[in-house]
Amino acid sequence: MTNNKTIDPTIKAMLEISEAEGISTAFSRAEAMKPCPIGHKGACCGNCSMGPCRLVKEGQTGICGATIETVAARNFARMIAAGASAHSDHGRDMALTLLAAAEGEAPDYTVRDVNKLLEVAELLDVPTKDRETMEIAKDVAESALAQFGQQKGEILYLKRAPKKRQEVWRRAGIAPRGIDREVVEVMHRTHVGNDQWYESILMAGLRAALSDGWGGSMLSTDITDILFGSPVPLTAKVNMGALSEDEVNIVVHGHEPVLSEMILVAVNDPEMIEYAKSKGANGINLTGICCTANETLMRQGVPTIGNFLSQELAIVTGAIELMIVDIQCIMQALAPLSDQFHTILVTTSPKAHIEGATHVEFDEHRALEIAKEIVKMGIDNFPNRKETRIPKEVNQLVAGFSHEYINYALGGFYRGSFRPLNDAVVQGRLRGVAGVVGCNNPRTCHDASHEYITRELIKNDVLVVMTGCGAIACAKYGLLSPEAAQYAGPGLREICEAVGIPPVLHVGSCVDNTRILTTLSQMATEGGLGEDIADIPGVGFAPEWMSEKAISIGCYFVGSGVYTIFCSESPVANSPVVDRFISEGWEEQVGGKLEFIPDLEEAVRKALEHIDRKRAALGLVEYDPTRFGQSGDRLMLQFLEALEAGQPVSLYSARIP
Ligand code: MSK
Repeated sequence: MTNNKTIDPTIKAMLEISEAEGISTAFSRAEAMKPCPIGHKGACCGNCSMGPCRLVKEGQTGICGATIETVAARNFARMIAAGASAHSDHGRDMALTLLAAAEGEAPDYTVRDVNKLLEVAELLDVPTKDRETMEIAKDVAESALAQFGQQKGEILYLKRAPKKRQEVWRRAGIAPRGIDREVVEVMHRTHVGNDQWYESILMAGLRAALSDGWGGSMLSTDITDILFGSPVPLTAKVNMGALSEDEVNIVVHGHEPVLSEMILVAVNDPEMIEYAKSKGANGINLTGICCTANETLMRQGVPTIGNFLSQELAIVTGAIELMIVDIQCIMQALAPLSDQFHTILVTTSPKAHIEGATHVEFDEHRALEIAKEIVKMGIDNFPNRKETRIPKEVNQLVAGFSHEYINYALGGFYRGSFRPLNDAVVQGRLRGVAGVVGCNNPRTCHDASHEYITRELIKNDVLVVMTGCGAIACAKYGLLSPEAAQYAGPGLREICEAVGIPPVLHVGSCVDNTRILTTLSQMATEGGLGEDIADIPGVGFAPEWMSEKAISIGCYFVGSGVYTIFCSESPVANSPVVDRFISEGWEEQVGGKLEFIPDLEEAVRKALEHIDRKRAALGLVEYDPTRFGQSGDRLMLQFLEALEAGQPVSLYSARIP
């Protein structure tokens, strides 16, 4: 029974094959094992060995006396800390790679975006005048690394936020001091017998999330741009139809682009291509899954064959010679599954081993050499390929929207600014803006919530920016192509047609949600939409979240002043007090709130109501879609059609007579 599991025909077909052949997948395992009803709602405490304590009765406490509020808050704060540590540690590795490159120890890497380096240098207080690029790069890397271990003061990137937002953080006592410090402090606070007031635990959680969003993750995005170039729009293919019948299929999966960028160089090496031909293949086809895919897609246009829940089914095609994984969102199930096929699963990170996989440890000091070694393993495996069943579906998308490019596209190269975007919101041409991000989760129909929420938002003239697996989901259904303007409301459609952009902008991998923070920050400082991110008519969504990173992301959006909706049951549902605090309590203190709303229609309705409330608070005109839709390319098209038909026309009238 695959009908309610996914809206993607590719996944549906692969699930049918898996079921027929008795292959276990996340979908079948989720069906066989329901979530624990106690842990699922935040009511289980396993923080010491007196328990685990299950707080299921009214007024019940743990053996230490911890109330349901304390237990739920501690569990939630630990999710934030785990998510923040994952993304931020990724950021640390990017800084270490930049340092190695600057010191000449990683000869395969260089600085590809010097302008970005100079911009980041200024933010990190690194002098640039009369200095060599690599000298600056070394200081930038060291200054970035110092942000992780900083003990006092505030992390430097906070100054990137609007002044009013910085004041909110200081007033609430949650301006992050150092990235590692905030994560460690949450772990300490939530140790048995320590902080036992849900409010202070959750405020510390918010501070850890901010250290991720405005610290580790933001550094990661910036340094990745410095090393591999800031994305600019490009077209690419999406879905499993991008796998090749006659070439060696190599798939990169995980998160860090440090290795995948080298794999890309290796597969394009003429010697490697010749070697593949010597093994009977027509060449080498590199594709990606999850956020490594997003990284190589954003900068190089490498096809993406799927998102989080596609990883096992890609192997079931029988067409993948080698899957290389690094960190995060990699299912352990890939190892026994690849044993059932000819696929070689290669782990590469010292932080992410999988029993049964082949481990080739990555070392940036000899990056290309290792990448070629891995690609060669894949080529050698091609003769072992047996029957394949590659689905046909493949779609086109446009990706590569950095906040720098949004600035340029809307404002023009010489006067790049967010003014046109702000003006569009002020005039009501755009009702508002939204970030729709996050994973897949087999507890909900695969891709369905991403697709529904995004479609509804653009229909209502809300410009959507997306990252991660959500972006891959919507790309598969054509929402990330300029032609998707036809699904947008009249105002948004006009903008898309005039500028030539899709109504849904792909801004990167899940670590790149910081691009959304930067964009919101620039909108708030541009003028016309208040003085703070919290003033902007905007919302955040994580329709199909599953990872702790998503919780950290959601919380740094909330901490930045954004109303953020997760479309699932609340993980703290057993404590209505905590549930209320992360929405109303946080809203009082920082202007943003977090809500868990499983009903998609209700989620969209509440998001639009929030946007309209923000518009009213700013004194903007009421949103009225009938005022737009008769200008730009559409008007020109109608003008030409009317002209051809011999009808009386005027380009100067708002409507064709
Ligand atoms: S990969 S964190 S499933 S977006 Fe970034 Fe996708 Fe979520 Fe992993």
